[in-house]
Parts: sequence; C-alpha cells; structure tokens
Amino acid sequence: MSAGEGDLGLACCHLLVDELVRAGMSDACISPGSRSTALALALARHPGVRLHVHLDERSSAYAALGMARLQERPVAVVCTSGTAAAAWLPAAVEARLSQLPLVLLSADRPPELRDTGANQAIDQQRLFGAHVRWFADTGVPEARPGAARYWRSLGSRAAAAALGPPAGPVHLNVPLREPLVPGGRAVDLGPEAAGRPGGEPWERVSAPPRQPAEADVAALAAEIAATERGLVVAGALGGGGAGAIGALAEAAGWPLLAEPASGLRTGPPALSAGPLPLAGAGFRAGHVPDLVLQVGGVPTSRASLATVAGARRTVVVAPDELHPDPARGASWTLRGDPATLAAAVLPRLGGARRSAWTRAWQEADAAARAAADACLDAWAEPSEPRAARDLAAALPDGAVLLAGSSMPIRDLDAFMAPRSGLRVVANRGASGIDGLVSTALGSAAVVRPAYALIGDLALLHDAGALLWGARRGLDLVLVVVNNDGGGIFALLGQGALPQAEAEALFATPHGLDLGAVAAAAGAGYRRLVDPAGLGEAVAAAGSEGGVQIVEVPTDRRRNVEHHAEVAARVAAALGERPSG
Ligand SMILES: Cc1ncc(C[n+]2csc(CCOP(=O)(O)OP(=O)(O)O)c2C)c(N)n1
Ligand SMILES: [Mg+2]
Repeated sequence: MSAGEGDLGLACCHLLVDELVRAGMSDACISPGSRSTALALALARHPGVRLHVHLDERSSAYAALGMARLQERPVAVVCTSGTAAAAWLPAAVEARLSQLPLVLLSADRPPELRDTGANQAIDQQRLFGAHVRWFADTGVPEARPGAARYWRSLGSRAAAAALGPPAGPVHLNVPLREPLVPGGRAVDLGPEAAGRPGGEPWERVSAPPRQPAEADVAALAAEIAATERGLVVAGALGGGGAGAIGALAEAAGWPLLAEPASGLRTGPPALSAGPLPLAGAGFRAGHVPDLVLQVGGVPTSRASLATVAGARRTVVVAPDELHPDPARGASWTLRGDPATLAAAVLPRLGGARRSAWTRAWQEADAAARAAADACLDAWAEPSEPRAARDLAAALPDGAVLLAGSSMPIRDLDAFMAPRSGLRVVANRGASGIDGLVSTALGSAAVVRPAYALIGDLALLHDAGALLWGARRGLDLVLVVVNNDGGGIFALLGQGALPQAEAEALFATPHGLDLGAVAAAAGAGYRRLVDPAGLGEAVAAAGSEGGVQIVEVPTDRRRNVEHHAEVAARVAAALGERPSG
C-alpha cells in the first residue's frame, strides 16, 4: 500500500517541526484534537522537543508564552480546527505586545471543506488579524517536487519571524486531509528532506545591525550631560543585560525610578520606594524633571505616569513597533535595545555627578520607604502591601516571580524593596487577569520552583489551568491574595458607587473556599495567619514541591484603609499635606 494523507501530513509536519528545533525551539504545547494529529505526532516524535499537553487551548497558549518569555526561544503551540484555535487569541494579543516568540500552528480543514458547514470548520485565515507578526496558510501537504524545501523553509521563516527583533507571535494554518492518522508508510520527499548538513536551519535570517546610530548616541549623551534635573524611568524590560541602564543613571547623576519588572530595582541609583514619594502632589510638583529618559514598558502606577507626563522633555527608548507613551509627550523616540544604547552612551559621560536634585530624590525616597515599612510592620493582620513586600524579599536568589495584573503588580511596584537575584515578570502587554495561572505554569516548566503573586479573581479566571496542571510534575508556588473579589475597584472610582452596585458589578465577590479549590485540583494549600509569616510559608510550600497555593486572606475595605494610611504617613514624612 502506498503512503496515505496521514503519512504525508506527518512527513511534512516533521520537516516544519525540525526547522523550529534547528532554530532553537525546545518546548511545544499541544491540546487534543483529531485534525491536528500530524502536528501532534511530529512534535511528540521529535527527540528535540519537550511536549506539554493541555486540555484548554487558551491555557496552553498562555503556558507557551510563560516559557517563551524565560527561554527567549520560539515555543510552538498546536491545536485542532475551530474554536480551539480561536481560544489562542488572548495569548496572541499578549505575546504581540510583550514581544514573545510564539509559533501558533493550527490544524484546519482542507479547502474543499471550508465554507460548507463541515464540522468544526471556521474561517481560520488571518484568525489573529494584526495580533501576529506573520501569517501563512501552508496548503495541504503534497508529495511533489520541492515539497521538502517548502516545508523546511516555512519552519525556518516562522521561527525567524517569531524571533524578530522584535519578537512576537506568528500563525501558520495547516490544512490536513483524511485519513488523519498515519498508516506507518514511508514517504519519500527527496534528498532535501534531510535538511541542511550539520543541523543548520534551512534559511538563516540575519536581522539588520542593532547598534544605535552614532549621531543619536552623541546627541543623547550631550543632552544628558547638559541636564542636572533628569530622571530615568524603567518599565518592564525583557531578558538580562539591563545593568548598563543603572550605570547610565549613575553617571548622569539622576535617580532611577525602576519597576520590579525592569530588573533594575536592585539598589542605588534605583529608588527603593518606587512611585511612593510621587503619589502625593507635593514632592512631584516641586520636582518636575527637565528630562525623563524612559526605557521599557509604560509605567504602571498613576504617580509614575503623571511624573513622565509632566516632564519638560521626554525621550523614550522603545523596541520597534511599540509606542510606550500614553501621554503622547515623547519628543524623541529612539528605536532599539535600551541596554545597548545605554552602553554606547556611557563612555561619553563623565564620572558620577552628585547634585542637590539627586539628594532630594534620595532623601524623599528614604523617608517614604521608612514610613511605608513602619505602616506595613504595624498592621496586625495580613495585608496586601506587606504580602507584596515580604514575598519579594523572601524568595531565593535565582527565583522568577510572576506578578499578576490588578493590585499584585501595583503593590510590588510600590512596596518591593530593592534586591538582586530576583526576576519579576508580568503579562503587562495587555494586563489581562486571564491566563495567569497558565503563564505561571509555563514559567515553572523552565525554572523550578516558579513563584507567582496573583489575585483571587485571577486564580478563578484560570482555575481550569490549576485543575489540569497541578499534578503534572511542575513546581510552582502560587501566592493568592484573597480579598473575595476585585480589590482594585475599591481604589478606583467604582468604590464611590452605591455599595450594592460596587459589589455586584465590580468587586464580584465569590465566597469560594480556596482550600477546597486547591484540594479539587490536588494542589497543596496553606493559609497565612501571621502577617510576618509569608516568607516562611512560601519557603515551606516551595520545599514541598508540586503546585502549592499560599492564600493571603485580606479584606477589600481594610485594604483601602491600608493604602490611605501609607499615603498619609508618606506625605507626613515628606512634610506634605495628605492629598486626601
Ligand atoms: C481578562 C480580563 N478581564 C477583566 C479585566 C478587568 N479587571 C482588572 S482588575 C480586575 C479584578 C481582579 O481581581 P483580583 O485578581 O482578585 O485582583 P485584585 O483586584 O483583588 O487585586 C478585573 C476584573 C482584565 N484586566 N482582564
Ligand atoms: Mg481580589
């Protein structure tokens, strides 16, 4: 018997997968389905691929995103046709904005079954619209001359497009004909099926040089040297090598306002209390920077955003495709890698400059830090600010902490003390509260144990991932701040609405017992009682292995009081009147 469609599909998908592996891919995520049989088997049978199987496609794509962020390599995601592929959209959106290399491989019906009402057939052409960097419909696998180089070329181009720079998601739609299951017959796609010798990719794609232009380096250096009242603002940054930005701030003699996910809040010149001194109008009004140099993602806190928006001049360093400038105040956007640019500017600056400007920032920062710490330490019950501070301080060197959207990322920004050895990551591209358990599980597939700080609604939003993923050999400590709903809304305008509306429409309390949720999933569980005990609880959870939930019970109304108290104590320490 000759080879059937299933054998042909497998042979061609193998070439695709092999090229992804040659481009550095080591991990792939798949969800079950019939149409994707050839893709699933090609991944499962490739010795270079570690496979992760997930029931829920949304969760699967978010897990892949968590892996891609830490590996900085392409991660493939495979699923069947129909709504399965559509469920990848949220992760594709996040990957595009966070510039993470996902290779989305959707199986599809062959052309003759499209638009016929055939089962599980939807229009998958450009399914992710502008949210992917590249789309191709591969066409149905065929044993024709040139087939081998076609499938290899597709794979290496997909990887190259995903890696960029800028990195991002790509989508290959792969229509497959029945019979879908291979019959074990050999398929001869010719000598090129073996690929380039020595494991080389079919096509090496070189990115253009990323060195900043000499004229830009000189102009920026001159501007920095001429400005005493400057500020470096660092939002979320990928990868390592950001150290040159700290050195640049030091040489400029400017304070560095560094978010945890910038990787730069490691000690001076980074401010220790993040945006806290800027939250009241007083210090901010008296310390308007003449020049802000903003690197990485958009600042998270309102205070940092207002500081950037109020600067007399703003220079933004941003990778291609992104415009991290919601205030539209940037007068100069420099494309490229901030660390590379900083390293190029550094030699042009003199030794560290000391000035009254920097001293004022440092003094305000130290006063704010002390005032905030005194508040946090005094509260007799577990609190959200303290949980963020203590968790960041307690994690071992080399740890990765996923900061959840909503209050966790904000509390870390306000309260995490500077330290080295901790990598804080976040899905800040689109700031969804979805997919966070999955993203954390994806991190845990790369580093063990991984850690996450998320809200209770974020946990419940992605509870399916917990049910599926808690007993699959991954080590993850999920610290869940349980304030029985969305605590952030009480700190935003919705808190002032009539209480019934504020509760039912925004806070959305659930009343669930997280211990029972953990038990249903087979995850470990502990609940914080002593406000000073989080470090110990997390260490105990980590040493137990597996997926562990550490619940931090808090109260939404009390949390508003906590934040108000910190604001008042910081304002008093800075000699300001509280902003109310
Ligand atoms: C997918 C998605 N849906 C809705 C929102 C809007 N949203 C922002 S914060 C929030 C509440 C989150 O609650 P929780 O995770 O418990 O964190 P908390 O606010 O209590 O810190 C919601 C619903 C969002 N960001 N993403
Ligand atoms: Mg909550």
